[in-house]
Amino acid sequence: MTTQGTRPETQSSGLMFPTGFVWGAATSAYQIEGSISADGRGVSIWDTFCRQDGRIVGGDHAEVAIDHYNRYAEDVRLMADLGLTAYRFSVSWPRIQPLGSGAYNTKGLDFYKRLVDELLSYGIDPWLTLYHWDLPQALEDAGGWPARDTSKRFADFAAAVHAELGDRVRNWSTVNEPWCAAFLGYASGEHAPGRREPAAAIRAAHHLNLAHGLAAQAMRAQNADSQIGGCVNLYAISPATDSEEDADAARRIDGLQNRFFLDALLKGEYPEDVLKDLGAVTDLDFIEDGDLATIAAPLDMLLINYYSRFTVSGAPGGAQSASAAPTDSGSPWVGSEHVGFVNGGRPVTGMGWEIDGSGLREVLDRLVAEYPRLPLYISENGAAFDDVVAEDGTIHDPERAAYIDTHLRVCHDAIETGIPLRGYFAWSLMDNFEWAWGYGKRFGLVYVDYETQIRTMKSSALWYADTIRHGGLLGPAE
Ligand code: IFM
Repeated sequence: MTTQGTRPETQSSGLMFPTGFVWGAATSAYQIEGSISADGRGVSIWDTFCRQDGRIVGGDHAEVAIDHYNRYAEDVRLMADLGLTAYRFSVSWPRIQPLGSGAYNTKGLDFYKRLVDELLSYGIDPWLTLYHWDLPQALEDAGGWPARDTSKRFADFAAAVHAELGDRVRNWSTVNEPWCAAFLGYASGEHAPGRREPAAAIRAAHHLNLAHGLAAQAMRAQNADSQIGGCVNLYAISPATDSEEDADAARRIDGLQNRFFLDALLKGEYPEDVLKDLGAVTDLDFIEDGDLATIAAPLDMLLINYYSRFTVSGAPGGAQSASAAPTDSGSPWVGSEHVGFVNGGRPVTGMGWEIDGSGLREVLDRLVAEYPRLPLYISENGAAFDDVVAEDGTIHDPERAAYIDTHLRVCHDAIETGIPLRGYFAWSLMDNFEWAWGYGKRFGLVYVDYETQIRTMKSSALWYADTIRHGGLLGPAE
């Protein structure tokens, strides 16, 4: 590991965060661990998907990824150098339960025990996500998320992991970004398992919600002290014009992206208008009596992944592609495939995603106004940019620091006005495998040389470390 870099000139803006504010960074198992065949790990849907032609840009795969499985201790030291107070990571289901049902793999569980113990030895609070998209292939072979049984298998898995790690991990979240797992996995096919079956995607979305609720209940029954949350990716949505078509497009995309998950988790209901839109694609008889009460199991917190705003158009012919997928994919917007995604005229990140801190404020305001009050955490926020390694080995990425600074300012303002926002996790701690985009998109605060696996803090990491040390905003890195 090297921590060289350009330490930015900083000046306090006086925007201090409350004592106890959680300063974190996040990763996920499949994106960083590698070692996909080590120590009895089973096969995941992403292993299978990566082996299929044309699925991942450049034919990239995650067999080695950034070798975190072997380098976790070095990575935890990096976190300590950054001054993180918390680290959000996910566990790999097939590493712990190779077939997704039946026997557990002690060696897999032991890896996470070692990781957690290492974190705790530095005073870094582990935040564990149970599912960040790496479903055991055996469960996909049995039907995947469109099959109701997968929700039950997940609850069993959650209970087993919680029983083993609940003594040392306090903060738990269930399913990361169920929208992606359902609609990118089963409708557009951009993500594993790569199915393009819109009706199955709706079933998957419901069963991911059910899996969340069943898992939350199972963990709660084991230990009332655990803090349990759901994790949703929310967007601010604007109509492109004030036309009726665009208003309807905004309602539809907001319904599929935000309300289908928020209303289920926090109110125990699906939005009527969304059910009506989806009812045109399939009957909804897989939603059984009592499911929504299960899904709305009481939570201790809500984890929000926020990146951008969508500006949408419903005008015939006014639509641009509904997907910025890098590979040949369909539309994830089941029942609303006609909606177009329009350039809102804001600066964009290396993913082409518009940078809009005001969208985060809209999301937070909405949560407080329309849903039961819960402690909120920004569990992912960050940006990919085309990093350049200078001759002296440093990586100067002020645009990434500026992105985070913009969103942290919004967080600060939100807290000042009474929104119960308690923490922030930058995505991502380190460069890693960005799903269908492979390794071409770097989100890390820490640069990873994929040939040598050497980690180097970018200038944004040094800026974030200064911010954490200061307990507030110093101004973006130059
Ligand atoms: O890398 C992903 C992560 O796995 C889930 N949220 C969005 C990130 C950036 O695309």
